[in-house]
Amino acid sequence: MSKSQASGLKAPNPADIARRFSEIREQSRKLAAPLSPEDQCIQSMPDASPSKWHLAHTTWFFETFILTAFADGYAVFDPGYNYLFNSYYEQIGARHARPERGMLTRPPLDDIHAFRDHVDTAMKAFLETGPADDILNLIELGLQHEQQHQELLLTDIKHALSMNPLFPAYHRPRPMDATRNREHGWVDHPGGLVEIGHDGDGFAFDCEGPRHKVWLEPFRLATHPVSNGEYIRFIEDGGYQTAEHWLSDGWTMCQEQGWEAPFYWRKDDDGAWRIFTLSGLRPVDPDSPVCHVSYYEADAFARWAGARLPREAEWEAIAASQPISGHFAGNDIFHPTPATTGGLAQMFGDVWEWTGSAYASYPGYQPAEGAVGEYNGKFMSGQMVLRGGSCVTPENHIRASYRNFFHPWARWQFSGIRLAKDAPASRVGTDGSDGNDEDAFRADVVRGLSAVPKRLPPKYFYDAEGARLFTQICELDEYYPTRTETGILRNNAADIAEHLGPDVMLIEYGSGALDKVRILLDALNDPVSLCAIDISAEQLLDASDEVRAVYPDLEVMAVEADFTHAVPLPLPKRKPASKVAFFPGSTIGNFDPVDAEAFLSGIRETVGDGGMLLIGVDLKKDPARLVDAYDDAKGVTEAFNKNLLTRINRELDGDFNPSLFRHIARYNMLAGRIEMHLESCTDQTVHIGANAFHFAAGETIHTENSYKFAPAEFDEMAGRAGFGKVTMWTDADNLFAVMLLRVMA
Ligand code: AVI
Repeated sequence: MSKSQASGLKAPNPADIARRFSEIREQSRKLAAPLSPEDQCIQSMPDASPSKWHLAHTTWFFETFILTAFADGYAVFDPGYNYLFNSYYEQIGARHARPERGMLTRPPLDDIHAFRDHVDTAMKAFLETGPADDILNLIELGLQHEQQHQELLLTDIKHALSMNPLFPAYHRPRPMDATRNREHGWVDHPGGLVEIGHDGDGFAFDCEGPRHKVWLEPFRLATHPVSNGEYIRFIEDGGYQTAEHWLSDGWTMCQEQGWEAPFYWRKDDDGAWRIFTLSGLRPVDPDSPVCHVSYYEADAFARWAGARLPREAEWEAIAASQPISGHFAGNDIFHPTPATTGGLAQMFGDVWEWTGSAYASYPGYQPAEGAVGEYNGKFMSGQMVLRGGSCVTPENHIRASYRNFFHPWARWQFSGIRLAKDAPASRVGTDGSDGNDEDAFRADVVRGLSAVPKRLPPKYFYDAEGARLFTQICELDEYYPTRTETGILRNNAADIAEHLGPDVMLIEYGSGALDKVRILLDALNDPVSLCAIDISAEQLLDASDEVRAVYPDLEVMAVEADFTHAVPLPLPKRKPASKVAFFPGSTIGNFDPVDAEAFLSGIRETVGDGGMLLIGVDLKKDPARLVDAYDDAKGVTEAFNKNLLTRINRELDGDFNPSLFRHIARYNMLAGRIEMHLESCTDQTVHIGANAFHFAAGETIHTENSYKFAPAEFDEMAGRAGFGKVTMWTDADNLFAVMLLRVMA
């Protein structure tokens, strides 16, 4: 494995380090145990080191960077070892040539074991002296380094044994799980601004940080790695003979090296594919992930399949929500195994997944000072990133932010393929057709629960029970927006009417009970008409009738429609002086920014030249106050959120148990929005009709965003949609704003 060096993170716990030191050193010994001294000396190619060298080099790391540097009175085991077992640290001095590590028949294996014992004894004594945090961090780095070499030991000995025409086995593996899933699909990601990189909790190599923002376009990621069966179709379709699938360098390499199948594959006289594994030559299992392909082959396969490789930020954005479980070295199989489940699977373990991203520094990356700074940064050239770990990676060594890297031609690693595709935008809040249509509801729910992270469009909150609960929310002490906006409209009605002028046509989007617009109607000078648009026909017709009764001279036009899509509006009988769109409630905050801007542009088209928009906007404020507004003490918002699950059960034949989900409201400072989620309290599978959705404990369904704005931010967005601000009214505490905007000439 390529190796990367630790960032200075939270100090590890000394007792934990001492325990891990014993375990990891013992594990290296166990991994080498099935090998003879001859096996352990051989170097089968320049890239692969002898097992004996791995055992010595990892020991040299502790001797050099810990004991020699910090342990008083430490006696170096053999001064010559610094030359033999330094890998690539220029600052530590000259070293033996890498391609000649296999020439080291001396020191014999017994001496290397004595070296390990000497260093282990000294390290244990040193750990008892209570080393400082930065030294403990270095020891942790040494342990992580040794785990990387455990993987390399297996990877390299596989290559060495494969050179033997009798195909000797390294071990007898434990049996595999007999269950198999053969259904491969896609998970959708909506794209947008994500954060990737290590979040500072626990150990990470320095190249995994700093954590930073990345913009993603909507994409799809395959639920499973590419299987051998799928790869055989590529081979049989002439994949290795068709230049157009290949990158130029890859095609040259493929020709020069005569590639016809993944590394370690051979087609026997009976026409069957066999693969050399650490348990000898075995039939290629069509259901197992394809392994030992170079980046060039992975990329060619993806092109042939009409897809591409995922970028590393895409991979991480999805992996970050997944539990770190899978087939790792601890399974003692040391070979990728078939998937046992549907849905997103095998993100971790089995095979390292090539990404389409070059291994480069993240913004703000700084290598550590001193020789350990050479661990990582100096390899950021000409290599590609792989993610997720493999069947020879130690289980507790991997995380979502982990970046492995190899040259694009490397094939001896346990490297495989997961496909990705660009996807049309699939929006969180406003996609799909209108919420009355059962097929559209089912399609939106299935798509949302198949996505990673899982999500549901918030427009489905508002069935009869949801609308009732929302009315209750508006009356809660904690939920200030409704009462504050109403107060602003009441206190400023005359001024607003003056700005709007006489003879206006009002168009209210999401009109609901039509309460707020009546404050305007009372103050306006001879309004021409009110066009009320709402998705819920029943409430719309009742409320329109009430308004007609109170304002007999006003033409009231009710339009039942999902206003998030373009809606053709009826013409009023009397020609208005201007059209004014009214969009109260800060519902604009429930749109994603791109959709919000598109929606405002649509309003601009509707109201036309000289038209205006009067809009309620919830302002940025103390996050604690915001969270309270969406997580009230009486649990009404929780009931509102969970009602979505009850609605799915009733209308789509679902079996959600709402009590196994927890309501979460949190403020996402970076995005400037309140997010509502439903978090699964346990591992569970939920059925909706014929579809099954697995939830890991702690996994969430993202149900709503409610963006909050600084006035200038809103002005900017409205400006991009073609509106200029006329004026704005707020409350005494600056909680909420009613803004008046006019179409810019
Ligand atoms: C409708 N919309 C403006 C409400 C909001 O504040 O985002 C919906 C809501 N969700 C939870 N509480 C209220």
